[in-house]
Amino acid sequence: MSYQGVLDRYGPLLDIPAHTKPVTLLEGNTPLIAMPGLADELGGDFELYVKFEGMNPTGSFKDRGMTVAISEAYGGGSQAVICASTGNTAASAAAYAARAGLRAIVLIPQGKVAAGKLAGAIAYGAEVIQIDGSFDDALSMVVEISQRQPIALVNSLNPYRLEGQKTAAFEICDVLGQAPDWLCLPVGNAGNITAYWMGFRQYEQTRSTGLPHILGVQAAGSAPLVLGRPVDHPETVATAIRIGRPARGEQALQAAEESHGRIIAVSDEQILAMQKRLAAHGVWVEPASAAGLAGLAHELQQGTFKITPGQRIVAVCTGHGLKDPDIITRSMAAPRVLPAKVDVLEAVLAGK
Ligand code: AN7
Repeated sequence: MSYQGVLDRYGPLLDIPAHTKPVTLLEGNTPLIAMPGLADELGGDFELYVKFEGMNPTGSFKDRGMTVAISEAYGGGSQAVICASTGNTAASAAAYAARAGLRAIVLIPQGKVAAGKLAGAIAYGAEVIQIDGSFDDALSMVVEISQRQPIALVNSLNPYRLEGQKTAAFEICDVLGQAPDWLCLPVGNAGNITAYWMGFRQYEQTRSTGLPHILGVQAAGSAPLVLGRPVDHPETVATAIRIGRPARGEQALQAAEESHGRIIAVSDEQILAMQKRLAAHGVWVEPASAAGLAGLAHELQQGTFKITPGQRIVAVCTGHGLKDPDIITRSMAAPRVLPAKVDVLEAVLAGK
């Protein structure tokens, strides 16, 4: 049988209730792309791979956790789901809820969600509500309403989200034959770093695939885990990770410590420079998704990163560049316009 999504492939390895009824868009099974040119540019004698999670059905890694959370809610008889979101969770919840015929309500910070994510949430038919506040404000609202009303919370506080997101770690080990030496990824609400660490540990216990060091990367204006305190007014161009009170912050710090890795911050300039650099190698990701690699570049530059020749590094690129087209187009002039005449084109191409 052809590929049928993460529950079909990895369901027996996930801690989920028996009432779970699969709701899938065939998420997962995303490409692990070798990046030898970028590794050279970064000056490293290592094997570099991008796990391109933007290739999921709604364009981000959120689909792995969402298929499981919605399958559990649907099988358990829920009629409605709710989440707070910087955008990708909203689009993913909307799509999977639509698939299951459930009502989806998504709360987003006003004016701070990239165009492709907002459009997705609307296209899939979610009830989209903007909050005059931050993601963190929206999250505390949905947590409270899900306690008062029969509405299932599908943020990564929902344990089934993490169960689904573990599958990305399984896939990496299955493709490489073992865990990489380092895993670099962006950190926002800190569900993903927590899920990867759970996944790698589970595979190590059952299949002896080894453990990576984890490099979690926040944006400097939204770096509560680096500062060691919540950030009340988080800011960053990487709106996906514009989060000041990460719900899974403690577990993220634990993952970094237990893996002998670390959590660092990079500037918006470093994030955008890496987004450009990745695109120059054919992989266009949204800004937040470039943060992991920006962190890797930063550590290599500082000389604080001890990599021995031949080591493998996997960078998780969490969302597709198409999610946030404005970040590219707003800083450039519109492409030139020519008359529809091939001789004019030829002259222009010849530099005349
Ligand atoms: C592209 O959609 O929090 O550390 O509400 O969209 O697991 O939160 C998105 C987070 C990284 C951070 N990259 O992951 C949301 C939301 C992208 C993201 C993260 C997000 P977590």
